[in-house]
Amino acid sequence: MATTVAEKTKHHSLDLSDAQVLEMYWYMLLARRLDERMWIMHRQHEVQFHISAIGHEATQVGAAFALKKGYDWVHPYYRDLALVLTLGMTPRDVMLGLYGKKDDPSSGAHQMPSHYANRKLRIVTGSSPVATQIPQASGIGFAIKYKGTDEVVVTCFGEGGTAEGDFHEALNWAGIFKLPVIFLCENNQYAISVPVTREMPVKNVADRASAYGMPGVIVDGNDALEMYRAMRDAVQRARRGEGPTLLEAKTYRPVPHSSDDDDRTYRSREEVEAWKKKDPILLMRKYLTQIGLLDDAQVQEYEARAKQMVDDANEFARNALNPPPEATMENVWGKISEQ
Ligand SMILES: Cc1ncc(C[n+]2csc(CCOP(=O)(O)OP(=O)(O)O)c2C)c(N)n1
Ligand SMILES: [Mg+2]
Repeated sequence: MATTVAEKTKHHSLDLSDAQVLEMYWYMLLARRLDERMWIMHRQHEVQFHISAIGHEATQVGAAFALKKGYDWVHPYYRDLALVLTLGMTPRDVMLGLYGKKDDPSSGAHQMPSHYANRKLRIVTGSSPVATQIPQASGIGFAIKYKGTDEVVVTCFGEGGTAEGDFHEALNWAGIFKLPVIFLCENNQYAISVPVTREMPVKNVADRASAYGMPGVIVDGNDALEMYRAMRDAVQRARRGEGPTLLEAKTYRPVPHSSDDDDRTYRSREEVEAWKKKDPILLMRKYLTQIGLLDDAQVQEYEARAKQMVDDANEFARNALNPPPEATMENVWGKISEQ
């Protein structure tokens, strides 16, 4: 049957090999299992805070696969666990940040957890006020254009972030100068307790792109292959010097906003359960099993491997050294004599 054949070859039609699509599944699964462990560690009072990527895995892994690791620049936000793992951060790196240990590669335990950064991987450090990373990404885009290379920069943010002035200034600037920036909005329908209908007066974030002279593309953010397709097209456009793109991945966060939120106060359980049926990992597993790339035994092998890596990272970080008290001021203040 024609439909079945087309389904079977979807990743091939995107020039992704069998090994690559399995790797996508792997990173989505690894992110999910690591994330679940971080929730558990919080509930066991081992760590102070967690903010989760659950539900966003397809958006982030699909996007990461369209980038050149360590060459393109990434300005993430706190929900980008699956993105940074796919780009090369390890579960140990992430757990060191969660526990606030001395060797946390993101900030040496100066920042809250989930503020991912890695100099070698060109993952740029960010701060906590929503949307501040977006104009910084436009700045990197301007630097790339100035240097004349074909690097691109991607920055991620929630739909709530698009209500901030920073978002509009950043897109305006990138649109005027045709900067090689991909603005990736992970629209999970809520900004903490505020639903999307109270965040903006238009239906889609992508609708806003035309005001800044760039394409706005809506993508099913729970479908890693569709996400890869959209991101690949936006990256190619940026590398060709044709300018920025605003991508809007429609997705959902089936868990509370953070470890310190109770989502039962602002949304129904029916709504959450309906979205769970579109869980990105279930959808990817279904695709892979239907086309014969994955069977039950392999699913179990992937699970065992993920558990082993998460256990290792958890123990490693728990036993790692805390920063000494005098490290509090490191990388915060320069010496007066140096200024
Ligand atoms: C300028 C600013 N205002 C408020 C906050 C508190 N805050 C942190 S995350 C968040 C919600 C952001 O929602 P969205 O951009 O949709 O991202 P999501 O968390 O849903 O992925 C808010 C209001 C903040 N960090 N910075
Ligand atoms: Mg949101």
